[in-house]
Amino acid sequence: MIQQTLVLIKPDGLVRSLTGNILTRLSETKLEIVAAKITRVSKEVAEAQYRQLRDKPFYPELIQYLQGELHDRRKVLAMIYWGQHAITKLRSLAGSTNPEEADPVSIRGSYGRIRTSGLFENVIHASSSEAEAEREIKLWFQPDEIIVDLYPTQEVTLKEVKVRQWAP
Ligand code: IDP
Ligand code: MG
Repeated sequence: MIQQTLVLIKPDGLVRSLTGNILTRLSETKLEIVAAKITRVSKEVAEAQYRQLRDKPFYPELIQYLQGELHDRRKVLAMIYWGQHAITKLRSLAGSTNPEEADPVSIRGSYGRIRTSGLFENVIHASSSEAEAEREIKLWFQPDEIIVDLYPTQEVTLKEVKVRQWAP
């Protein structure tokens, strides 16, 4: 079963220089990276990413966390991994949500921590189902940023769109 999944290296992963290490761990899966970018995280995207948790007491801090405000590093590395059983493979390498309960050899078990506030600072995000992957991939990426066709697209003609270009 070929699947795609959204992976985020969260701001704590970036600030602690774990990117290379995590990418090496993920390369064991033999999955393909079909999109990747360093991106700032708007409040809107952070809130949409975690909308199912909006009633939790830790939600406001979770939004600040994803935006990088707790680590003074306002960006994440967003990627799409694609291939056989991508969702389960990534979730298993990432480990349980609570880093104290995660398998110690998993990424979250190795590098995650619980803040004094109680928020799980767990270094990496990976989609947990096909439906969640689709919603999240469409939230973080536009079709032309992905080198394979994952979901149906449509062509639209836009009029008078302002874009920023390199100055001559
Ligand atoms: P997941 O990241 O393993 O899919 P979710 O339940 O989707 O877990 O939660 C999203 C994120 O919210 C987690 O990765 C973690 O940073 C934070 N979080 C989830 N549950 C708790 C909790 O009970 N206490 C503190 N933080 C939590
Ligand atoms: Mg989740």
